[in-house]
Amino acid sequence: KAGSVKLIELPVITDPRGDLTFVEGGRHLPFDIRRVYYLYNVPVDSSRGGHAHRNLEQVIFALSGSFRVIIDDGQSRSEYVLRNPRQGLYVNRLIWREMDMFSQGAVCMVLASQAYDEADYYRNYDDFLKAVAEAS
Ligand code: T46
Repeated sequence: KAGSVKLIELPVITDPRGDLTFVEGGRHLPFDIRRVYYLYNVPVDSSRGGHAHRNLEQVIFALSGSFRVIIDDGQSRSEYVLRNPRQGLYVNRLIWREMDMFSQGAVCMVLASQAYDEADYYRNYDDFLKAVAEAS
């Protein structure tokens, strides 16, 4: 439902050559993947996010290194430290998110349900809170 998050665990195939993890939209994720983007070369003191989405659903992974994701559903805040490349944080619509505490060399990959659309963003926190109140 809108305003919810959950951790999603992907399969891993381990053999002496290393680990292989895979993801199929619609099977491992609750949506079909329409876009993939990734954050890298992130300064360790950087803070990203600071917005919510009207309709977009995403799953956030730390492919390498670690970072913190602060989740705010308009009523309460929670924190996740992502560091396992098998484990993604599913973030539904109407969630304010901030990301910080990036480790040196961290790589964040995001699987998204829609193409990029600036009109889908709430970049103003009060607008986000109004949307949460209207949705409930
Ligand atoms: C989110 C976190 C985890 C594009 O042109 N295409 C894209 O697919 C994306 C994601 C961004 N952009 C442009 C829009 C801005 O001019 O790249 C610039 C930086 O985007 P933004 O400030 O939104 O980046 P983050 O890291 O704060 O947020 C992004 C996603 O926008 C957001 O949905 O959840 O990563």
